[in-house]
Amino acid sequence: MEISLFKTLKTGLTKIFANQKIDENTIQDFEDLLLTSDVDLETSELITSKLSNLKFSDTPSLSVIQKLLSEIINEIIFTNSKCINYESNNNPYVILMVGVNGSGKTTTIAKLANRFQQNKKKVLLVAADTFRAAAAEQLNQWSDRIGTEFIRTTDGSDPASIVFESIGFAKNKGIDVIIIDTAGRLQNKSDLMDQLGKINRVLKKHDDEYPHESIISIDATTGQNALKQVEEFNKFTELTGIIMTKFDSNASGGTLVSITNKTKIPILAIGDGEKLDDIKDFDSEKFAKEFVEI
Ligand SMILES: Nc1nc2c(ncn2[C@@H]2O[C@H](COP(=O)(O)OP(=O)(O)OP(=O)(O)O)[C@@H](O)[C@H]2O)c(=O)[nH]1
Ligand SMILES: [Mg+2]
Repeated sequence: MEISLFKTLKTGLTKIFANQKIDENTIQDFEDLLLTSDVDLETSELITSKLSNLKFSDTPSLSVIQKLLSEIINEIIFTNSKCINYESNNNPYVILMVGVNGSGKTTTIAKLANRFQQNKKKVLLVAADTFRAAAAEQLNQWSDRIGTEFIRTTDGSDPASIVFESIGFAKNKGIDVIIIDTAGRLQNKSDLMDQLGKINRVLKKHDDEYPHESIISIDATTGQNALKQVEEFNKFTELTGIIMTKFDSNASGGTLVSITNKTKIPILAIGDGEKLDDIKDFDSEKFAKEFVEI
């Protein structure tokens, strides 16, 4: 990750703790700073109360404060820590990708598919977006580039039916990993969310264990609405993980801290660019340091 990440928070920290004092005022200023960095109120209060409970020397240096803060943040975001299992031998290992429009689903799928292929896994990409022909085309192009199998819906048909068929297709072709791309949908559009529930149920008809992963992609530059997205999608397909995208575009970082604290759903990876290898396994300790250290 770039060193310029989370600049607002770091600049603020330097100002607030410059006089090497931790009192009611600095704690209040710090809480305000967390809020402007997209950390929700409850999580901000949790972080500041943990900070106030620590014992300090009279004049703790900024670096000491930062170190303690990074430990506090790590404690919160470490929850259920896990990464994508690129070695999985489930044959097929079924991954469902969901999320709001433009959050980075298709690009992330391409990145994941690429990693699996590098691990000698045979991948099938399934375009279950029946609303936009261009969406299936985008996935098809990635598939050609990476060299995966690809199937799509005929326009206008039920996306759940191609998802159902994909399992038989994968078994016939000896596919190791199926990644299903779904249409972007706003979490408050109930008909579209119901459709997602149907895709999930259709998979379970094949095997209770499917999908092995239900991953939501979240644009890291989204503020507090990101939490709502995770909570709502989780009602229709039980999310096993979150991938945060666009960490290269001015993300404040606080969204990630809030989501992990409130939902306890693990962050699996971070997308930091539009190229195939712009995906990193999530490392909570590294993130926590980068969040507060200069
Ligand atoms: N800078 C940057 N851009 C990204 C990243 N991930 C995705 N994008 C860009 O964000 C835009 C939307 O990405 P898509 O992958 O098409 O998003 P989507 O969720 O599939 O979109 P819909 O299918 O329309 O819902 C594209 O221009 C991507 O190149 C990232 O990590 N960093
Ligand atoms: Mg897409």
